[in-house]
Amino acid sequence: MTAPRLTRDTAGLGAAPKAGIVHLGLGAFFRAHGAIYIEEAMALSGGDWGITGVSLKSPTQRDRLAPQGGAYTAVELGPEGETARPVGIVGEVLVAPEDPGAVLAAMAGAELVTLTVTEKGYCHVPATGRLNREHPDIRRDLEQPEAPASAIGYLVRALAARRAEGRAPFTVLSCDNIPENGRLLRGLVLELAEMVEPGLAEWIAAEGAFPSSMVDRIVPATTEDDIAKVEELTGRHDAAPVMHEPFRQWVVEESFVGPRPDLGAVGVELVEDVTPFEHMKLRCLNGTHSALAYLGYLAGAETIADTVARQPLAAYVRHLWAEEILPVLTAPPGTSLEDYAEALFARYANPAIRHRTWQIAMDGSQKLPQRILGTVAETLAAGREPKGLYLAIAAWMAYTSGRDLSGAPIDVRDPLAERLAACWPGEPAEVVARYLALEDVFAEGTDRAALQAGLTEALTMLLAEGPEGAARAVVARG
Ligand code: CS2
Repeated sequence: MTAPRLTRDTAGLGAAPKAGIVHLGLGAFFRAHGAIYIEEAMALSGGDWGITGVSLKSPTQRDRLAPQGGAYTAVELGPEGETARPVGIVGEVLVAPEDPGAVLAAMAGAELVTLTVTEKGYCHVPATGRLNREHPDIRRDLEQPEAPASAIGYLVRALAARRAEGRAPFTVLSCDNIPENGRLLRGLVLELAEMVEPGLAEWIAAEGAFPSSMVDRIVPATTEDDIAKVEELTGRHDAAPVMHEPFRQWVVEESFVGPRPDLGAVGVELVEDVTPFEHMKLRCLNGTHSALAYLGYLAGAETIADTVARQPLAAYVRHLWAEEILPVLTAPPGTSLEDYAEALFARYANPAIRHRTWQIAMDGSQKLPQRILGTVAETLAAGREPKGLYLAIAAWMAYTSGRDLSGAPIDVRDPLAERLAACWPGEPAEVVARYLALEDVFAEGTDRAALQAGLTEALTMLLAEGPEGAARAVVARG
């Protein structure tokens, strides 16, 4: 017998709540993180905080969620078992390229627009934080402002509509893994607004709010196996479940224009300054996630849990925290960095979370600056050499060659994939010099000679000794 489909009815969810939020980039992460906090906040304190989801590119999420009325199952994967719950906070899901007008109308009517569009969705130059005016989506935003392509283009157009109606702007809340994500987004929106409409940028700058936020929950991409498992667990067929770890954290800058969901009531930390939390999370978690993804993939490990199950790589990640990352980090108020790192190790080792190294390895050119290169620059400035992080960067270089160490092809996903592969072949010193010339990734200011020497040594060692051998050598040298 085939299981009945999950719908609002079969899940006992009732009608979708009235939408006060539009979310751009409705992927698994937001559905397993922000959406759940918001649903809990609404259940406790009320308000019209239903979510209209928007996919900026592909119809996949809509095609899966629409027949379910937006409902989906969230499965918490603890080391000792799993629990499933239906989530009903999402109602409609729109696909931007199909109907830009509907997306703009929904945004113009919202109190809050939240975003998870990933690093590359900001259409900026990661090394400078400025808008990439050559980006095809930004060009399209300028040529056809009524049918934008990028998240920035949608925000500018919808904010312009609010201004034309004489209303206050909606709050724009970034939930992406970028330091000072709100400030960055505000700057990009102002840059584009300046180009499209006189006076708009000044209005947004004076009236708008772009709180920064730090988001954290490990949510691997949903697989067909997960879908089968959820059916077994719940007795219903859900085409769009999300699988997540028990841990979650959301730290949000308290700066909103209008009302907001009662996030504080459900454990969201509302603070004046998110920066120390963002730095801690991006450098301790995402930085080592990327390091383990490249080394793990090259070592033949499919997931992060498989990677840290290998002793040399487990010792390596502990070395990164203790010797390189924590020494140049300031602990956020009330936090012990040592405890934070220890808890991270346990989260990585959770065997129920099948987070593929290949998934995390994606878009490294957009991720490395904020995850790893900041720590490298500060370690060098303190007169020390970050040899462990050099190895992580060398592993990224080897990975983005498009071949693993035995010559098998790698499916490299990165907006700069072609330019990265073109840095190869060559002697390690030549390859490193070509990578360092990529100004979108390696900002000016860091000691180039030190980077060139350190990365050449790390890449040479990686190619000669393999990922586990090289990791062992880094740890042994202290
Ligand atoms: C990961 C993140 O895919 C990646 O690059 O590092 O998605 C990570 O799992 C989350 O930021 C955890 O909060």
